[in-house]
Amino acid sequence: MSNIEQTLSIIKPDAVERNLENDIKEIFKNKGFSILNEKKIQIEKTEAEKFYKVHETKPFYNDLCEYLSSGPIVVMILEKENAVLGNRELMGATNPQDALEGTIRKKYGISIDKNSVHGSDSVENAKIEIDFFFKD
Ligand code: IDP
Ligand code: MG
Repeated sequence: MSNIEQTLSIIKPDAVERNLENDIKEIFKNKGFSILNEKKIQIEKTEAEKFYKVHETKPFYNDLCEYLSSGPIVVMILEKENAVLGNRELMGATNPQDALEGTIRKKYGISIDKNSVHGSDSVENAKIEIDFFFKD
């Protein structure tokens, strides 16, 4: 049975800054993801705080929100069969040092905070995150 899903992907400031936007989009397309919508934006720190609210008690929360709002990002709606898990697998582990060969974070990630991409972690959160950036 087919299970087409949508998920939210973000190309984070470290990757946009290194002009990796097109390379990363090509990786998604080559893996069969369709990019349904995309925009390059820079968000305010207060928006980053809302986006990452789930992490508000973590010691890295402030730095994380500073970082996500520090430069342009590319937010994209990706669609594919089982897109949420497929994107998480393609991204690789949060810490690029732990990411498997062939993943985006292994290839481009610099450190646990500058790990080049974000991806929704569940179908439910994907809907919330897509609405966050694309509902107007
Ligand atoms: P994820 O991006 O793989 O879903 P999360 O645990 O949701 O990882 O964390 C969100 C983001 O917060 C990560 O992508 C990473 O940039 C940052 N982060 C997570 N854990 C740490 C940490 O221990 N130190 C610094 N930054 C972290
Ligand atoms: Mg996460």
